[in-house]
Amino acid sequence: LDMIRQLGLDFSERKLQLWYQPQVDLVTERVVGMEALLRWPTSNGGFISPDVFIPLAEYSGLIIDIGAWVLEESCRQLGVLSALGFTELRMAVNISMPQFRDPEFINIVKSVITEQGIKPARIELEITESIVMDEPQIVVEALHELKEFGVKVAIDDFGTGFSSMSYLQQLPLDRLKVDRSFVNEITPGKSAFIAETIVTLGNKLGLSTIAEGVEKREQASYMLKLGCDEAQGYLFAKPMPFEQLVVFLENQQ
Ligand code: G
Ligand code: G
Ligand code: MN
Ligand code: NA
Repeated sequence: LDMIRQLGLDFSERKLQLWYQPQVDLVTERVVGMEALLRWPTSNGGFISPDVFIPLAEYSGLIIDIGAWVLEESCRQLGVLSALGFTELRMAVNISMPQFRDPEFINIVKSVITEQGIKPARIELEITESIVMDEPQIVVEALHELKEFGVKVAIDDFGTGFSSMSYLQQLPLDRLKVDRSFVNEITPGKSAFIAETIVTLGNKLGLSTIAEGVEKREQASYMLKLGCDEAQGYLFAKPMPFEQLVVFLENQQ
């Protein structure tokens, strides 16, 4: 409970940070977008892991306001990148279930994008399979409306949730993110077969695919050989603050 109070306090004092991890095209290895990732700094210079505080933010309801800020801030910084000449980069933003239950959610997404004058197709909402299974009705309806507006939708950590595949037919999806647990294991084995199956499934459904957690050269080559479109991982870049992202992008020009 103390941690939730501290999170609320730090959020209201604007102490949360948004970092960005580049996503690259596997053929050209050029950056095509980035994922926005929350960071909660501690007083001793470290960070509390999102795996710890996101569940607390969801449970307490803080994620509604924090999530709105994440959308606002990531769109604002995408606007800054546009002004610097990076007019085609995509921004992926993680969305939690309580945000879908918020009646204001769709309006928030539309207004932050409109205010920045960004093409909606440059924003990608990342949702997990468990979100879809939790309340399919709400999620399916919201995603169809947002899709009509023009934003993209990706399934995060694909293959790790307990879910029915029928949602692949009902949801207006654009991309599957192959979970890093399947990407890590590139020697012939179960994980490699699962990675291959996910990429094949994505390709056959007309969805784009991105490999998460690519740390080694061989993993990138293997995913490329499978027909995976993009990659994200320490091999290319770790999540970094916005100022560092700008330098990273300018250096690859
Ligand atoms: O950056 P890191 O690998 O530590 O993030 C761990 C997880 O935290 C991510 O996989 C993601 O699911 C979650 N996360 C990070 N930032 C956000 C955010 O802005 N909103 C939500 N809902 N989840 C996030
Ligand atoms: O939303 P999601 O949970 O997929 O967020 C991606 C998480 O994976 C972030 O916490 C990010 O820090 C982490 N991550 C990104 N690239 C790598 C990588 O190459 N290896 C590992 N182990 N983790 C990564
Ligand atoms: Mn994600
Ligand atoms: Na993931």
